[in-house]
Amino acid sequence: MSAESSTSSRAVCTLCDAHCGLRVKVQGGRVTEVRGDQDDPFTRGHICPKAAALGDLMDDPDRVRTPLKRVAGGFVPVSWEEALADIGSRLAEIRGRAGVDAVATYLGNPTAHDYGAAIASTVLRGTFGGRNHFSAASLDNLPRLVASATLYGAAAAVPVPDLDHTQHLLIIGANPMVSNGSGMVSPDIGRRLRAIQERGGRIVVVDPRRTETAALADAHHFVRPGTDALLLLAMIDRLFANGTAARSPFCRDTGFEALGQAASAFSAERVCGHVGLAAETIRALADELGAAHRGICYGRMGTCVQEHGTTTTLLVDLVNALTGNLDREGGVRFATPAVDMVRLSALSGAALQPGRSRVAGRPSFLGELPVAALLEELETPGVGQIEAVIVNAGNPVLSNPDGTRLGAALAGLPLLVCVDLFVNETSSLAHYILPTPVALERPHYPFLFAAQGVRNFASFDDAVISPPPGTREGWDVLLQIAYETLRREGLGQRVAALGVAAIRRLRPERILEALLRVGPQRHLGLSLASLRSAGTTVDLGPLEARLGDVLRFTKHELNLFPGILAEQLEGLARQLGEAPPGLTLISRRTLRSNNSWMHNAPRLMRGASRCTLEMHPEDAERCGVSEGALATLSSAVGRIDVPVHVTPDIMPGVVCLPHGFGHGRAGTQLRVAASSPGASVNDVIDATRVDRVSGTSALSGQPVTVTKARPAASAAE
Ligand SMILES: Nc1nc2c(c(=O)[nH]1)N[C@H]1C(S)=C(S)[C@@H](COP(=O)(O)OP(=O)(O)OC[C@H]3O[C@@H](n4cnc5c(=O)[nH]c(N)nc54)[C@H](O)[C@@H]3O)O[C@H]1N2
Ligand SMILES: Nc1nc2c(c(=O)[nH]1)N[C@H]1C(S)=C(S)[C@@H](COP(=O)(O)OP(=O)(O)OC[C@H]3O[C@@H](n4cnc5c(=O)[nH]c(N)nc54)[C@H](O)[C@@H]3O)O[C@H]1N2
Ligand code: SF4
Ligand SMILES: [Mo]
Repeated sequence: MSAESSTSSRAVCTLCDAHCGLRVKVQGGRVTEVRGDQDDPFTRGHICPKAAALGDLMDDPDRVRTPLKRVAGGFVPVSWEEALADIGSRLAEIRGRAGVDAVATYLGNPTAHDYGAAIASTVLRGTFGGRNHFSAASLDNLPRLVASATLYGAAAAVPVPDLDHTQHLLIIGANPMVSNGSGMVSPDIGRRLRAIQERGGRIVVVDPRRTETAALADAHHFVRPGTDALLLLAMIDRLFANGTAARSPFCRDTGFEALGQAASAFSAERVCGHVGLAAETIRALADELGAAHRGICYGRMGTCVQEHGTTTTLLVDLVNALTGNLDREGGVRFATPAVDMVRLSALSGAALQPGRSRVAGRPSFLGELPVAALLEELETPGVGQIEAVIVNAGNPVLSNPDGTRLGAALAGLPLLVCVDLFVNETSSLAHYILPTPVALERPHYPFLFAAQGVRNFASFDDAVISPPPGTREGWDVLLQIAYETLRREGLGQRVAALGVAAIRRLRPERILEALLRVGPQRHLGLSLASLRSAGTTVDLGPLEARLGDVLRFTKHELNLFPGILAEQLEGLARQLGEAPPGLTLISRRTLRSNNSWMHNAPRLMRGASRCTLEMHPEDAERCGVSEGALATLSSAVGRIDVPVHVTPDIMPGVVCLPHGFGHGRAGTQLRVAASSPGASVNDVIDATRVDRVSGTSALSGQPVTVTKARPAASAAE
């Protein structure tokens, strides 16, 4: 074959939850074209603009292609052997001297899309022990996981909207037309949403921003950030009052009466002034959902990353139960994936003892502490203070609240190791950057996400292009860090090191193969070989009734008024009496961004800066700022300057900035991103604002002020 001959291979886009099937053309060792896989029965050829930029990652001149070590004045390339031996001996020294809690891990979002790294990180954490393990889940869906563990006995028992069969979709705090669907693998979500309307169904959006999804919906209502729990309680009150709840299949379940009783203190009249929806609108939301033959109440980031994240998520599920839509066709259902995440999460839930963080006593869940504890655990001296952090596929300096301060704490550590492709805002502070293959350069199985398909599906795809020779797969790097550390420690750890070496020899494929063979779709004889030879996604059919199976396995009884909900009601009632804050801040996603990265792909960065502060005309006028003007956005923890975009599409009293920008920092090597740096919204978000139940960061609802920015010359005085 000549170097110029081209091949077209099947792959999956791993950037977001949608898992679009791809056809990738490779010519002369380079990705020359990325198209949708028309033969994929699940994704049907759909892709978004980000898929085309996957090839840019392979060619990016800024990409790290060999391990880098920090020296005075910058980074120098080193061999893998030198890097791993030094990291292992420094970690062993810290653990021996300061204890296992002194070494922390942080798993960023792409870890969830890399099944090998997901498995290996569990091995690393399990063999290292200690409590200081963090991930982006506590900036994301942790309330969802806690609510599922509470109601169904397993964190991974996530009710998935049965979009393709529903007649009514109430979307609270999600923007699937931009995010492409989250907490549900729903490729080509636009087509799926329009199909609801084409078959006579309705889509209603409740969001403080008139989003791209609201533009497609039949109705949109502004809601004041952080008040969704009150709205949902009022809807529940109405469902009891209008007789819907009494007709639900769950009306004899534990907690039914108590839930109705509790909700009666939150009538639509009582909460309407606070949530910003008229009482009759709130009642209509409940009536419509109750009357729909098949309906869905669906919440995502907006219902999770706020001060009542877990309560709100529980209430979303309870609305589905009371309207008869839990476990019903066209309602919400549990997927039947080939690898049983429900069982794995229930088993690990039972194996891992809940604990608390050292400084603020924040709760751990499934062996992880919320990131809200990270900054205080880094900064507060004493036994158990974090001295080393291993980051896999994360950028906490931009993605975590109070990011600049977090960056300063990370920069002061004796050891920071980042497994990443770029010298980004976090890895630029590291002592070592260990580079890995990305997306198309490694095999892919939708390990965590197949449990959230709007249809059941499975796929296994090999790498379509060789990774840069100086990189090593994420799973391998994490296992080697564990091995090189443990083999330098006491007898028990040295035995554990042998176990790690054995898992490394086994490779993740074999673990996956074993899990497939015992999974809920085992009767189909699925194996890596059969999935590979299918050559595209295997459609395993529509969602089916599974609640009974889940509850039987977890030995859990459904309780519609669980203790953690009851405990929160007093606080919610108090909230009704409080005057709402002046301006509050929310964030947004944009189609051509992926959290804090993909900003170095030129084709995604064309056009005007997207990092603008959306403000309602009334607020802009009151704050003395106008379209395009630079404003100072301040909170109790920080201030940033950002250009204003005045728009009626944001609720009065709310301002909105995208997250993931702020690329102008010294030391980073992201030339395209730095050319349109923007500011980081997380520099004004207080790390101590949390959902009290789960510890999840309350990224939404931060009180802020906006003023006209002072001209640069006078600001410097
Ligand atoms: N204010 C505000 N903050 C937010 C959010 C918000 O809505 N508002 N959203 C939150 C959410 S939902 C999330 S998930 C987090 C995300 O936050 P994080 O998970 O902390 O970070 P990402 O921005 O996803 O950055 C991922 C990093 O992984 C690298 N990477 C990409 N692929 C791979 C790979 O295969 N292997 C390795 N080793 N590295 C890779 C990229 O170069 C990048 O540096 O942000 C959260 N922060
Ligand atoms: N293009 C693109 N796609 C992505 C990502 C990306 O960065 N870019 N990130 C991926 C990741 S990691 C995730 S987790 C998913 C997230 O997927 P989604 O949750 O669908 O995405 P968001 O845009 O964060 O939507 C949250 C919505 O909640 C609203 N909101 C904020 N606060 C509140 C509130 O208090 N109440 C209510 N009711 N609404 C509120 C916001 O205005 C926003 O419209 O997207 C994924 N897909
Ligand atoms: S929607 Fe876009 S980013 Fe998400 S998987 Fe599909 S192509 Fe990739
Ligand atoms: Mo996320």
